[in-house]
This record gives sequence, structure tokens and C-alpha cells, in this order.
Amino acid sequence: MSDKPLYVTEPHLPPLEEFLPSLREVWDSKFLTNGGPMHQKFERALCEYLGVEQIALFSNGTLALLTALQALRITGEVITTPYSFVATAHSLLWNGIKPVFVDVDPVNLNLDPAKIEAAITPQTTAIMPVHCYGHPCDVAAIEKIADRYNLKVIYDAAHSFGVESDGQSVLNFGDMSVLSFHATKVFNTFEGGAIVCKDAKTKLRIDQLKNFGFVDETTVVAPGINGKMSEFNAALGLVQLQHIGEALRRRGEIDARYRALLADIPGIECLPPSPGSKHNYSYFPVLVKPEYGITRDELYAAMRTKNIYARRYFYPLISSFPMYRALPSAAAANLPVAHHAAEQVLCLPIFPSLTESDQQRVIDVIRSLGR
Ligand code: T4K
Repeated sequence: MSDKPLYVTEPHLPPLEEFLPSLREVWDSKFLTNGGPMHQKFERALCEYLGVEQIALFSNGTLALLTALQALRITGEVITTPYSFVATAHSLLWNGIKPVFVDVDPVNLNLDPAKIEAAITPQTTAIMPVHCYGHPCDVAAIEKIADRYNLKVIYDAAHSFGVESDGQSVLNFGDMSVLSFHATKVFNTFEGGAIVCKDAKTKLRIDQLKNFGFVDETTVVAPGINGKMSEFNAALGLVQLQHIGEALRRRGEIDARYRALLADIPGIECLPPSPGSKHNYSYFPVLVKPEYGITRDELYAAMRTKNIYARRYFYPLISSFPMYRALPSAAAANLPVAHHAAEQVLCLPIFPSLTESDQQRVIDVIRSLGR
């Protein structure tokens, strides 16, 4: 049996030869960044592929989150999930906004709409849910609450490239959605990200904010940041788009095989697919229940000794990190479902180049360690 390291993900890349002509184009044009031709072409191509109206590219998802909050002039308190990558809440703190953590739904591990209203105060201005693992939030319930209390909704859609809910892109819900094109994501440009918004005026404001606040050569209207995507990353994104269909298809096969082959292992539970959704299979989380015989952490450690690097996304919870844990909403008693999930979830390797024998290795190890 092969003993090569198996990571939770491996970046999906096109054959280098396919990328070289675009690279030469960038070299020849000497346009390296600041909204050059590749950047513009990539924005248009993404709008078309994703089925969205407007998209503004960024150098990474975190700067896109920071800027989305700025563009919507969010202040005060924002309701968000503790069960996410730390960048979600960090984007609030960087904007001087107080995160208010609300517990997650036990089935899809996304912000639980039934618990949002109790957390709303006169300072609340927005909700920032995450489509965790690319599984869509209950967007209809969240929209209802946002409408009733006049709140903005910014979806952290870092995991949700290509995901659809009820026949349309999940990125079309809320006021804005933020994508990440980091190397570890379903669709990558090495580093990268984007804001999806609804109209040209909003996109213009975002474009100004990601370029220091410049509106022309001499006029600065806001304390913007440098969040621009370079021509290199945009050129790579255009080539990656040619391959995304095949990558998602392959991920779907791996997801189905895991579900079939893990089904009879007591205490290993797969997160169910969301009804009415087209998934991107960006992660493969399983819950390690007491019936399995050893704990999630014991399984995680044992797999590492076999060179299989599954990951505990998302442990620790964001609310447990030092800069958040003093918040009243970070109390463990307020977040029982999230705490439970953070103790039990293990994300197994999933990426298009994972072979059947690699996958069998993962399954055999899990089977051999259980009761
Ligand atoms: N919101 C959410 C919900 C997010 O999940 C994220 C990012 C963001 C916002 C922020 O978006 P960005 O600003 O990142 O665009 C990774 C990623 O760095 C991070 O992008 C991602 N979420 C998070 C869930 O995971 P780590 O610390 O787990 O990455 P790392 O370096 O341990 O990589 C995991 C495995 O992937 C490695 O063991 C090997 C493999 N790998 C990784 C890299 C970077 C490769 O094979 N090649 C590579 O180049 O954070």
C-alpha cells in the first residue's frame, strides 16, 4: 500500500502548456495589474459561468470580505457564525464591527435562522452567514428576517463556487456574496477572491474601494485598500474556467464513493446533501460519533501516522480564539451545536486528482480503526 502523504486537498491546476500562451500575452502587454485586459475578461467570463450580474475581483477572499463590509457601510453589530474559518469574523473586527455569534443548524452546520432574531439589538446592521462546505444556508429564512429588521446580508461564499440553490446561483442571494479563489478551493487562481453584487453602481464603489478609494487620477473618495487581482491571477483564472466542469464532475464521483463506502461504518456520519441544491463537493466532512469507538481527535491523529492529513475544519470555533472569547455571544452555552460539531467533524481528502486507490486507503484506515 502506498504511503505517500495524502492532504485534505491538492490544488487543481491546468497543464502548464495551456497557461503559457496567456502568460506570454501578459508579458508582451506589460500590463501586470490595475484592472488590465485579463482582469476585465475574467470578470466577464465569471459572470457568465456563475450566472451573476456583477463581479469585482480581489487579490484574496479576506480583502473582499473587508471591502464588502465597507461598501455597504456596515457598522455596530453583525450576526455571524462561529463555525467557519477565522477570516469571517476577522473581517468584522478589522472594520471595528462587533461580531455577535449565533449557533448553527445541527443538519447543515450553517447559521440557524431560528436563533437569529433573539440576537438582534438596536446596534445590529447586518447578518454575515457562511455557506459552510458549500452547503447553501436557508437563504429564504435569512432574507425574511433581514427584511423584517432592515438588515443587510453579506454571504461569506468562500466555499460556494458554482453552487446552486433552487435552480440559480447561491451567489445571487443577499446584498453581496464573497468568494475565495485560494489554492485550497474548488476553483483557484493561486490566491484570489471576488465580491458578487447586484448592480453596476455598487460594483463601481467596490472597484474604487479596492483601489485606495481613487475615482480618477487625482480624486480619492474613501480610505480604500489595495485589493486588486493581478493580471497573472486573472489569466490563470481564465484557463482554470476551461477545466472547472470536469473538476466538479470528478469531485462529485469522489463524494458519491465516500458516501457509499462509509455507509456501513458505525459512528461515521456524512453530512447530508442539501435538498434542491447543486453542490460543488468542495469538502467532505464526516461526523465521528461515539459509536465509532475512538474520538474524532484520536482518528485524526491515527490517520496522520498513516500519512493521511484529514483536517478538523472548523476546530477551534472562531468564538474560542482569544480576540473573541470574551464576547457574551461567544459563551459555550450560547453555541452548543457549534461546539458539538467542532468536536466531531473531520474533513477527508477530496480533490479531482484523488485516485480510487488513494480514496480506498482513506476508507480502509477509517474502517480498521473503528469498533
Ligand atoms: N471565509 C471562509 C469561510 C474561508 O474558508 C476562507 C478561507 C476565507 C473566508 C478567506 O479566504 P482567503 O483570504 O483565504 O481567500 C486554508 C486556506 O488558506 C483558506 O483559504 C481556507 N479558507 C481555509 C479553510 O483553509 P489552511 O491553514 O487549512 O491551509 P493549509 O496551508 O494548511 O492547506 C491545507 C492543505 O492543502 C495542505 O495540507 C496541503 C494542501 N495545499 C495547500 C496549499 C496552500 C497544497 O497542496 N498546496 C498549496 O498551495 O487554510
